[in-house]
Amino acid sequence: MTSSSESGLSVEQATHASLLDQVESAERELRSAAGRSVAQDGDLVAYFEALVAAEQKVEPRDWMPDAYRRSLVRQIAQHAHSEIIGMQPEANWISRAPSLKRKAILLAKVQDEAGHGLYLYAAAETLGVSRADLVEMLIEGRQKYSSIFNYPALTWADVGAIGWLVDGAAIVNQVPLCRCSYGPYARAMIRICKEESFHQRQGFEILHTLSHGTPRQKEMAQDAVNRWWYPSLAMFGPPDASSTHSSQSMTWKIKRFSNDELRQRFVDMCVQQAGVLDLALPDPELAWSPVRGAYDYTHPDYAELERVIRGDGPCSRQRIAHRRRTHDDGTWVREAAAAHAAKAAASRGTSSAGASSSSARSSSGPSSSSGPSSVGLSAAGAPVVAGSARAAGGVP
Ligand code: FAQ
Repeated sequence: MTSSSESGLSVEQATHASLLDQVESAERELRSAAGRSVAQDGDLVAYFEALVAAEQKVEPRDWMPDAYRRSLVRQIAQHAHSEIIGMQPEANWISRAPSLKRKAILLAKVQDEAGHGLYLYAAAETLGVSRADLVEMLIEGRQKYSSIFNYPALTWADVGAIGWLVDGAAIVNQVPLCRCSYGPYARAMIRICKEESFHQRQGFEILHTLSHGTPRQKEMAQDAVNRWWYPSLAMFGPPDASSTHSSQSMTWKIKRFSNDELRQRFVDMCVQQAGVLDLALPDPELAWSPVRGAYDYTHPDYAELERVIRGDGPCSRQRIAHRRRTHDDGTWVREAAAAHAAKAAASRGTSSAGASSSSARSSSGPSSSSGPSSVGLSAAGAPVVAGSARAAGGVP
């Protein structure tokens, strides 16, 4: 990694630039993968495997193994739910942000998370599931979301720590997903990562301001980092030896790196950034290992991670209860959006686009009863989300 003295940039700027470089290179790869070089000779399995091996993207119209489809739905849905539930800890501070400027920035950030949830639900819909069903599974506790959002945001400094550490961990995990073998997920991830990197900067900037403020402010920043450090390390999932999906996901090029590889990258990045922040990471074992070329560190408590995943985190019940309440409160919005869509379709002389779960069917999508919408790539390379997810007017 570039050191601040070599580059003239702060460590934070240098890291940020390198993550964005990786996103841009994934975006270039996506464009070049658009023209297919792999020939289709009628053997569906062989064609799928050849596409993956050749770093080309599997698209909704392509045949894919059921297990690949199921694994993508599992991961993308969990990811979408995380973005939506992830709005809650920070939204808690919108009304108490310390200035108008901070409030405007936080509002925009929380809205971005809603947008990420929508791109991801739309990407999942291309696999033949409906957003309405996925949301139902979330609020009934049948589908997971990231453990991290079950911890409370107790002070304003927590908003900084969430931005720096939680968005930081999210981006380290998600930049490789820009190169996922499934096209709609990869395209959604490009846009999400660009926004996430900005979120990380705003968190870093809040902490930097506090850590260079009064002694009380610095103490508050340090306390927030102390509380968010290990839960952030746990976001990367169980250790490799007990990760059930990693090996198959890496063979399919859904995941590109193991949980422990990404956790290590995150630790190495944070050690340098903590120096710029003048804050300590709460791990006495943290030490550079010249042999490994990486920092030794203490792993998070994986038994705690398991408990939180099972729904026993400090705020688990509160998060789901809030989500259920806002989903119910949003019924009228979804109904109004569906009625509006039906009216617009009728005035265009076409049949009704229908309610949130019956969006326009993608001609290239898999046949299913749920009507997949599509995430395409606009001329600018940004995902264009069509169909129910955008029209459904979900209120997080
Ligand atoms: N929390 O075999 P593995 C964000 C589950 S977005 C809960 O290792 P895999 C943005 C896992 O699902 C944060 N569950 O699984 C933001 C599996 O359960 P299953 C979310 C976890 O899929 C910032 C089981 O344990 N990011 O932060 C966790 O290979 C600020 C076995 O695990 C993503 O979802 C956990 N931490 O690897 C928003 C990224 N870890 O399905 C607002 C996409 C594991 O068998 C504010 N997802 N599990 O029942 C991924 O990269 C992967 O799915 C992993 C897990 C790495 C999360």
